[in-house]
Amino acid sequence: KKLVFSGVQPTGNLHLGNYLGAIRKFVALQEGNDCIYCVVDLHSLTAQLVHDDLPGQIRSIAAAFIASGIDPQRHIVFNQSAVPQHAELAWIFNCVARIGWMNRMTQFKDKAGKDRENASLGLLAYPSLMAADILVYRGTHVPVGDDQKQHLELARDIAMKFNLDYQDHIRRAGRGIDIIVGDEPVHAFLPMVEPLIEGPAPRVMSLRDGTKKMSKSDPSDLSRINLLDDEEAISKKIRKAKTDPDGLPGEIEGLKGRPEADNLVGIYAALADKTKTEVLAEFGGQQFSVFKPALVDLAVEVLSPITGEMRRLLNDTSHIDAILRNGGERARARAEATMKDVRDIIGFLY
Ligand code: AQP
Repeated sequence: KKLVFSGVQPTGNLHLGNYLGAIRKFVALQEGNDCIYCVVDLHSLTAQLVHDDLPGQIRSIAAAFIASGIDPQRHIVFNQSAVPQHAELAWIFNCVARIGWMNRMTQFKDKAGKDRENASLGLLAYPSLMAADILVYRGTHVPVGDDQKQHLELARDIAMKFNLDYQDHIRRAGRGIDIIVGDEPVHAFLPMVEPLIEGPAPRVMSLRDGTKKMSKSDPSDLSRINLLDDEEAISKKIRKAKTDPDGLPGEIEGLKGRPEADNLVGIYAALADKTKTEVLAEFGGQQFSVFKPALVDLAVEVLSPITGEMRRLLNDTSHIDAILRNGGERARARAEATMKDVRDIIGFLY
């Protein structure tokens, strides 16, 4: 069994990129794996320190998980701040990781902008908390969108440095296993995480600009399809989506240098559970005036049951709150088991 972990921030409207890049994969991975899915509310303070309605945002992400088909009985759904062990391990990782590693993260550079001195320390340390989220459960497999790849490489670097720095202590505590890294034997406690990024839409792009990723923080609502959009909004946004004057090519090579066309074909393929090649075999040679209505129908067919169920769940919050409470308790017990070992390895008395 793989230990699958992933999280989504409660920072605004969930969109099709979050769904195709992350949540849909969460659902698919439930069979045969042990999955922990988290609403990462501690992370959301790096985007926005003061939220008007943080409880509502947290419930909305949890509702999207459940409405998409995640089973909170067999797996764990909870919010990050309910398990203080995430922050405890993140502090240790802040001491393991190097500032230079954090400074090189493209998400930090993008979000901090030019005035880096004025960015929060939390934004810089974001990948350290993300590594702790996963490794506090000794998670091994992490389904994410392509934008998170660099952070997962950093999580591996942090785990490896922890294993190397504390090798003798891990051995003394009797908590590790011997692995070979390069040609060197290492006595490891923390596993190397594997990103799960594949699929036809690992990075869903903005509907207004095929070179920018679809994002919650884009000021234009026309740039994204929100999971709570109704049929009319979905239809309007896809009809207005930017395209080029050519029709659809018959082969995948014909999408090169055409980011908007590539994006819409990728979205269709992901929603239909097909490859882009299969979609082009069906629509190659057609105009966007034919393809876009087909994409609207498909998007509505896939998303409207989720939207309906999300709305229903959010009407009466007691069900979602009970799921989060129960998930939080189970997550806390598991995280505490790892932290007991970590404290022993480091040498803390507790
Ligand atoms: N455009 C995207 N395509 C594919 N996957 C995406 N993800 C986000 N955008 C896309 C994936 O969704 C998961 C949850 O993301 P998040 O909530 O942690 O934060 P984010 O990446 O910051 O989301 P946004 O919408 O892009 O927010 P802003 O506007 O703040 O930048 C992750 O697995 C992510 O890869």
